[in-house]
Order: sequence, then C-alpha cells, then structure tokens
Amino acid sequence: MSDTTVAGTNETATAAKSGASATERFRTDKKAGAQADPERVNLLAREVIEAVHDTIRRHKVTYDEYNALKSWLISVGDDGEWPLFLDVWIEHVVEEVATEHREGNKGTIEGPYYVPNSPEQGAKGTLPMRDGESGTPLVWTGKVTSTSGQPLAGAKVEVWHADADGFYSQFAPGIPEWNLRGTFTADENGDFEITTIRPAPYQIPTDGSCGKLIAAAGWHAWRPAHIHVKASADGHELLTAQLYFPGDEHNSDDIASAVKPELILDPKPAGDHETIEYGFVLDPVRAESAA
Ligand code: MBD
Ligand code: FE
Repeated sequence: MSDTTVAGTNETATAAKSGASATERFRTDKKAGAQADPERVNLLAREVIEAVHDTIRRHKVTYDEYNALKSWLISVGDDGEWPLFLDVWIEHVVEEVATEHREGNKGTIEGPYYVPNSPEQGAKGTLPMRDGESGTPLVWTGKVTSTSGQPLAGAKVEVWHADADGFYSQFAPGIPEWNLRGTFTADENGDFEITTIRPAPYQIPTDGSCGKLIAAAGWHAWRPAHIHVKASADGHELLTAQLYFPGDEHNSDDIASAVKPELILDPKPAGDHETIEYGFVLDPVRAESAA
C-alpha cells in the first residue's frame, strides 16, 4: 500500500489514513441502500428528524450549538470517519435487532476494519504476522456446529485483529498487507486451530472528529482487547462476532457497546503461550428467507 506523507506525528498519519481507508473499503464492499422502500425511508427518516427536533426543544439548543454540530458533521465526512462513528455508536443496536431470533452463537458488531477474502490457512495454521510480532502467542481451537449439534465440515472462520499497538493492517500505514488476517476452513469434523498473538486493549483514533466528540463530551476512547471473527457455512446464517479476554477493564465500558458475556474467552496459560477453546454454533437459514 502506498502512503502519503502526512505532517505531524505518526498517530496523526494513522488516524487520517484509517478513516479514508475505512470509507473506501465500505464503498467497495457493501452495496447497501440501493433499493430502499420509499415507505420505510419516509417512516425512518421522519422519526429520526423528529427525534432531533424533540431534543432541540427539550434542551433549548442555541444557534452556537447548532453551528458547532454543523461544523462537526462536515468534519466527520472530511476525515472519512463516518464508518467509525456509525460502527462505534449505532451498529450495536442494528446487530441486536438483526440477530434477536438466533438460537446459536451470540454475535456482535463488525466494526470498520473487516476486509473480505483474507488468505486461506486451511483447518490449522498461523495468522500471517511479522517476524517477532509482539504479544503473547495464542493457540485457539474450536468446532463449528449447527444448532442441531451437527458438525459443519468446510465451515469458514475468518479472523482479523489489531496488533499489540492497536493498529489494523490495510488501514494503518506501515503494516504488511494481511497482517493478522486470515481465513480458516474447518476440517471434516468441523474443527479448526488458529495460532495468533493476544491483541491489546485498543483506543479508537483520537485525533479525528470522533476523537473531538469524545474529548468534548468527556468520554474515553477505549475498546477492550478483541479478536474479530466471521463464521459461515452453507445453509447457515453468517455469524459476525468478537471475542474478548476476561479481566479487561473495558469489557464493562466499551466505547462501542459490543461486549456480551457469551463472547468472553477463558484463556489457559501453557508455558510460553496461552490456549483458548471457543467454537461457533450457527443457525440454519430460516425457511422464509432461504429462497
Ligand atoms: C475497532 O477496532 C472496532 O472493532 C470498532 C467496533 C470500532 C473501532 C475500531
Ligand atoms: Fe476492532
């Protein structure tokens, strides 16, 4: 990937690059919104606008505040931080509604840093990483099954996570393409084994517009350490999740509200590494949506 030199600290370059990359990624990968039903648009847009009106009346919002909002909204787009803003403060409720019928594994938000088609690793392997990649090695075993208990041979497990400094390949500059990203294929028993490193707690970029909002409101920018995953198999609903580590102080105040107790791992020390056991139970595609 080629990086434009940005004046200022390395962190400045990183946040600007991450925002622009996330916006570009979304434009390339998602085809949402093309044929929205006008009745839904009318209903939903009207309700959201009316909710803003209610807030303005209830709190007697001033012109200064209105102009501060206008200026901030413009800068979110300039920074490419709409994906970050939406995925941090809105997506968790969309995910909740979208998956409330499920009987299998709990999921959570995708966030802004997924890249499809990461390198294939077979059923057992190590995520692509640099020589001497920092972080405790982690050996993760698991099985993919259907809600009926049937193992799902050939299920895909896509994994991506930040490095020990909280940076994602393909979004932050200076990290090799596909670093800490890979796709595993469960064996004939639905089993997989993934070797990686334990990621660190993570701060969303603080020098862009989302960071300005966080600072102005007196919030914090932390997410707990997490491993992103998508598990999928023919005839089953795609599961998007994140796995967390026990004892992380941000499990209870994640800025993105994406932690669920079912997604917290139980790592066991094993000499120079840790082991984790975590599998996925996928819901069959429902009859009415199968066609
Ligand atoms: C992340 O790594 C993330 O997972 C989310 C949801 C938002 C910002 C950065
Ligand atoms: Fe993340």
